[in-house]
Amino acid sequence: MAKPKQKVIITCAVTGAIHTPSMSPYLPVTADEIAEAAIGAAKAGAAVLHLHARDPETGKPSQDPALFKPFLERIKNETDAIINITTGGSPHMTVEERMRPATTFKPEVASLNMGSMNFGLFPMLGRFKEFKHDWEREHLENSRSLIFRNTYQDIESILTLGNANGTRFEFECYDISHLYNLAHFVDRGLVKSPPFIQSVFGILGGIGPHPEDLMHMKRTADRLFGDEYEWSILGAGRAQMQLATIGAAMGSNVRVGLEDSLWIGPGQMAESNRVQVERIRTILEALNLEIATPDEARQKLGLKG
Ligand code: KMH
Ligand code: ZN
Repeated sequence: MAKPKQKVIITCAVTGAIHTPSMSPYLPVTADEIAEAAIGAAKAGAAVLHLHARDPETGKPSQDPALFKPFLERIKNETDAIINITTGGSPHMTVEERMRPATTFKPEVASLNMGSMNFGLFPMLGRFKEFKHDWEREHLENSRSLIFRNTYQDIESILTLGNANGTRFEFECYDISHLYNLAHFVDRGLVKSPPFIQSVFGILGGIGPHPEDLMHMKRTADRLFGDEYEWSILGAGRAQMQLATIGAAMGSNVRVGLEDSLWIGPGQMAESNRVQVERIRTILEALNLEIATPDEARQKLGLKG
């Protein structure tokens, strides 16, 4: 008998901790801006909202739970989307700091970064030259010399926290080795099946954004996890729509949003998260693929609801 048609889960990553306010006037920063951007993305078809917070005055990434609370409340009141809270925070933060909002709010999903790595943001200094706040230039400059730390102990602490709270994970895999790290934790029984793998392409320090890179990720994930994983694709910057499209045609879920790309076309800034969700939705529908509702995504990902 033919397998039932799988629906595609769209995740929208609304603001993140990579881009800075001077790079785009459309990057949500205040709680109201983050809430409105997230609600707009959910209305356009995003089943999962991946969320970071920012200091409302400077736009600097922050893991202060008090900054998450107001937008989480609004999003929960106005949508039934799945809340996914970052534990990645930013490479500038300690792991303890990064875990604070997921510890406080016990979301259905949290991100979990599957290995330590270089995280090169400094190439953006060539593209963006005017910064309103000192921290913005430092944030890019300092990425030459810092490590995005995700030791085995760090990963285990976050897994243990999630397992205690019924939080499941978006496993951020920026390279092939991160899939092997995930397989290690599956073998030890610390990760419930099916893991939701977010393959990240095009971050300097991780795997590149070539379609061959995507194929290699998929072949490796298929070999390590068989049918027992939910796959999603995240392409950084200009690779965003192209890789999401290739991945979706091969059966993946997709992630878009201003965390991952500020663009909607060559030289054209995305004026909202919503337009990126609408664009990928149009592409998916043209590929004859259906979009998962939040409840369908809950079922696919085995969430607590
Ligand atoms: N910024 C993305 C490349 C996290 O928040 O845990 C990965 C990310 C990390 O979303
Ligand atoms: Zn993130």
